[in-house]
Amino acid sequence: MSRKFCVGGNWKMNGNKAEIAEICKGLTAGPLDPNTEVVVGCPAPYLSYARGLLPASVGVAGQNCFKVAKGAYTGEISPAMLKDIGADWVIIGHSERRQIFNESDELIADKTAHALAEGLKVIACIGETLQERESGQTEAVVFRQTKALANVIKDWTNVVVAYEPVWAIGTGKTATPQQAQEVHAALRKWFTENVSADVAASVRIQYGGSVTAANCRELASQPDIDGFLVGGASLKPEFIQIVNARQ
Ligand code: 3PY
Repeated sequence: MSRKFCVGGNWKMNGNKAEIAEICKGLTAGPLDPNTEVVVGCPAPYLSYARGLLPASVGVAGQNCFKVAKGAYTGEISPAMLKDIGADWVIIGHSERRQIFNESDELIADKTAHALAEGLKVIACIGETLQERESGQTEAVVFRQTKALANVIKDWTNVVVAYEPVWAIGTGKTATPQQAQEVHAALRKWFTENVSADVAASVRIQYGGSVTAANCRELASQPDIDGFLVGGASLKPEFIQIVNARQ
């Protein structure tokens, strides 16, 4: 089953109107590989602004949302609100949310279920820490995180899984193409055994963690890597080269 390559930019808490206009100008000029789905994760206050500047072919994602539609949750944003201002995606469970804001597997699963029910597409992030990798727990950790999602997801059509080893985030260290492929293949096997062969064959698994123009091509050539979630480089012109990594 062919899986459309999907590249997300995770701008994190960066940018202002002038900088975002510049990034959107670059993305509009492209050229962007038409065989790649492109999504940018924009800070919430600028989602509507970015949506207005980007071509319709580029999706816009929130970087977080809450697990219910509305109510007394000061500071939170609901999927319905993200949709209302033009977002069609949301990134959930990024390691910065898990580590800095103590988000649990269960909360991430609840947010994912609610975002899907509200009609958003979800980039669901998983990944192990350096300590977990060094103690041989990589598979156990990513399988546990994926199981929490699988407990609540009935239809995986609108879910992209982003495997982002925590030790490769913001450190400049990238997993080697072999290290990344190994985990992606293990995840696909996990899907076969625990969800279904169809989902295993169709679900897109992005790699994230210090992806750059310099390392994207070799990573993109791995059979189970279906795209990237890109941090710092998504704020720079080189993001276009990453989108076009398969050309
Ligand atoms: C990174 O590459 O730093 C990321 O966190 C992508 O989400």
